Amino acid sequence: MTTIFKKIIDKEIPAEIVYEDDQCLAFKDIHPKAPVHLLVIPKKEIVSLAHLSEGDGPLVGHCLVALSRIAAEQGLADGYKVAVNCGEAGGQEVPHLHFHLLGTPATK
Ligand code: DGP
Repeated sequence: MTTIFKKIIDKEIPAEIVYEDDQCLAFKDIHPKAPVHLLVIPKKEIVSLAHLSEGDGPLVGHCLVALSRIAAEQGLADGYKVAVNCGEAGGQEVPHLHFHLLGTPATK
């Protein structure tokens, strides 16, 4: 199944991309719940946390290191929230693993 996030990765539909490398992508959530609300996703199509394989560890780590750097670039010096919804009962709407990054830029 081709998800909306795969279409964003492939640039078939637009998104406000703030970071991209060979393994991951970060873009603004279309329904922001905080002044900064980004989604950090692996380019590899992984449905959810529940679908991770042992070999996906480095990729997930790469995504989180990228998220940490993006958070700093976005001015979230006072801290931020990272959330992952997993599966229908976990509130996951898009079946492509994604890390929500939510926060408010520090004022000084
Ligand atoms: P979740 O419930 O964890 O699956 O969150 C999915 C998020 O994806 C939700 O906050 C809204 C966002 N989203 C859904 N469709 C699009 C889209 O087409 N573009 C962007 N930028 N975000 C989307």
